Amino acid sequence: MSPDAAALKADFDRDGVVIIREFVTRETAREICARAEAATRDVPRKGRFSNITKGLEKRDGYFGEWLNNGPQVPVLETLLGKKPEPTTASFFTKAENDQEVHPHSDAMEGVVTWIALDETDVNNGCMQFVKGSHKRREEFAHLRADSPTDLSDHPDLLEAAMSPGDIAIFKPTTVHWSGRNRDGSARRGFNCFYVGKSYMGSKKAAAKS
Ligand SMILES: O=C(O)CCC(=O)C(=O)O
Repeated sequence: MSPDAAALKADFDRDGVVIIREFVTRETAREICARAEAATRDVPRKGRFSNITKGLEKRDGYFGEWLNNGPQVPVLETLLGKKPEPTTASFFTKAENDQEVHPHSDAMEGVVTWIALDETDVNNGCMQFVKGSHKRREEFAHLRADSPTDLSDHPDLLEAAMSPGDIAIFKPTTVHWSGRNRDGSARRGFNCFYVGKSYMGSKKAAAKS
């Protein structure tokens, strides 16, 4: 492993999140964004979390290719020390004032990536993380994405201001959220979720019960 890769892995293991700047070009970010907009044009936008479209890979093979063979995959393999298990690719928009995702964690195992497709900071609802929270699961186990919890003063807060093409890579157990889009500028992100195929099945079963 190169010294740079070893340093990235050390940060990832310690904080549960790393950001790599200019991971893809702005041109690639524009292409992802245009394909995601086209693939989700017919998705009804009503209710809570209607700004989140999972299963992009079923709508356009371009996203299946990204999920399975995108440039993030070898980086994830280095960080995890094993091949990531692809689950789904998603498009997260945030154009309206009420599209808040409260602090939560996603799954027990695996890894998640989030590529910025627009400029994002706290004013339009950037991703936020509690560094090291993946090592304190019990303390944060009660958090739910649909239930407000104010962690804005947490000493280990990471406000992930990002530019198009930057990537955040995080453990699903690292507490994360995104606030309201207060300035109304476009805030879109492309997310790949690697927690194994069984995760989506277990989520559906939980939703039905
Ligand atoms: O993009 C967002 O606003 C939230 C993303 C998120 O919660 C996730 O990737 O699990």
